[in-house]
Amino acid sequence: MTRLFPATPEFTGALYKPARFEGEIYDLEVDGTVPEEIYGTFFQVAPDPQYPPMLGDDIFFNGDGAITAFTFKNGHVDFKRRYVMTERLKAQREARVSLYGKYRNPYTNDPSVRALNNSTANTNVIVHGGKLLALKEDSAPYALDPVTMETIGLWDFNGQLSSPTFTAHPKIDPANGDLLCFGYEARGEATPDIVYYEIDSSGRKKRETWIVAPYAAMIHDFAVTENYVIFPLMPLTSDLERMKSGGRHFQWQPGLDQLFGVIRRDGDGRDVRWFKAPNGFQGHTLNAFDDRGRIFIDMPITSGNIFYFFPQEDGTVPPPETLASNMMRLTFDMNSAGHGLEMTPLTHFPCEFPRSDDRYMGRQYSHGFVIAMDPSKPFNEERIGPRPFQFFNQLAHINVSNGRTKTWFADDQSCFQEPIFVPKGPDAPEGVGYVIALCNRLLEQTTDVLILDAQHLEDGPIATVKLPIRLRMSLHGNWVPGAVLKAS
Ligand code: V55
Ligand code: FE
Repeated sequence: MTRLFPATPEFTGALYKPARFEGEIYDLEVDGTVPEEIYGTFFQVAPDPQYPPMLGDDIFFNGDGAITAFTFKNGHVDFKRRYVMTERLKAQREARVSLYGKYRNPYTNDPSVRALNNSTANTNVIVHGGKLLALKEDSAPYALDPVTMETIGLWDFNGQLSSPTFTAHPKIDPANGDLLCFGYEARGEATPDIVYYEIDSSGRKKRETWIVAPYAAMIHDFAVTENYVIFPLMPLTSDLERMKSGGRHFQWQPGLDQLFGVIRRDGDGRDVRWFKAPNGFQGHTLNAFDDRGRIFIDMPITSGNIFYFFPQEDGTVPPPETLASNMMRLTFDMNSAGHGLEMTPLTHFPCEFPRSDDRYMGRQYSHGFVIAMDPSKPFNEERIGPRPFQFFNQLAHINVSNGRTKTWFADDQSCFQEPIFVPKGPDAPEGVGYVIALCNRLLEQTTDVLILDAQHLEDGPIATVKLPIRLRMSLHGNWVPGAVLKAS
């Protein structure tokens, strides 16, 4: 008999109660008109635990990956949702119970699954080389068929992957479609080694560069420009002895700086330089570029630890209301010998899940899209309860060239998930197209897909695609043009 999920904030409420279903809905209801030029599939993935946690509680990041696909064609939208059939999920379905302990601590797993891959495949999904890849940064990707969403299995790029790990935030080089990617803890659990790869669209590894960080710590997202690769080393360190004694994989270190390891793309790694900024939390990369020896990276930075589930050694985390958070522009001067960097705010509001027009990845650009939080806007706490973790009540467009921002607030009972940008056509100017984002209706307990004109977010959606069900909070996703799926 399957037990109940715990009555904790991680497993309850309209955003975090596990959804756990797989299925299809043909032709979703639409309020408004879905532009016919939107042709392709929006894939995104959520951690969504199949079973209540073996140890009684668990963190959001440890749920089994469930992929949702919204396929757009001729103004119609079809829905499909499938779990990634990981080794881990298959073992648990077989046993009809959770066999897994703490997040990324295999020493806490049931002995029957110690030899299996630990990936939940729950953080990001991309299409590369005709395969749908479900990513978790502690493992090689899982490959799925992009049309049927059947899991094929772990994918090590035909034996070319030298590390047991692979980032959940690879980039696609807009010049040639190469996959720009890395692994950290790349020689095993809690090792300080980092490997950078470039893999072309036929699956051939073109580049592999190894460096060693000053210590083992989380590198969640990264940045690649025309000439450089930048690894943000977060003050969230790993320790093998702590893991062996049943502790957490990551621990926040309030005494450590933020570090940024910078290498040349065409170098051998021996040129690595570590730049420093005061202790803080490095969020996801919006975009980055270099210009005459200066590197610019735009990313949200928070003044302290926002991962309350990875506390510091004494078990504490700073109260969230004491933390400041903005989208920042970081400038690194490769022409100087220094290790400092400049940080300038691009927004006066907290935001996350930043996305840009992927055709400008690593290039000079202007347009960023994020979900943002304005605490002054109303929220129906009376009927919904306190705002959950990762609550964002606005969509925002940030023009990083002129500093102008535009926002759209839905109402006092809705919150947004990561937006994606879909160009109006292959030759549309940068940022001209659509923003597509999930919106959770916390009172109705449903989820909508909103489509907005990217240049006029403040006008609200031009179409609302209605799901008759609720999707759990998810993480990342990507747009795959119909022509790419047809060819695969
Ligand atoms: C993140 C999420 C993860 C993870 C490590 O958002 C970092 C950051 C969903 O899993 O394993
Ligand atoms: Fe992420």
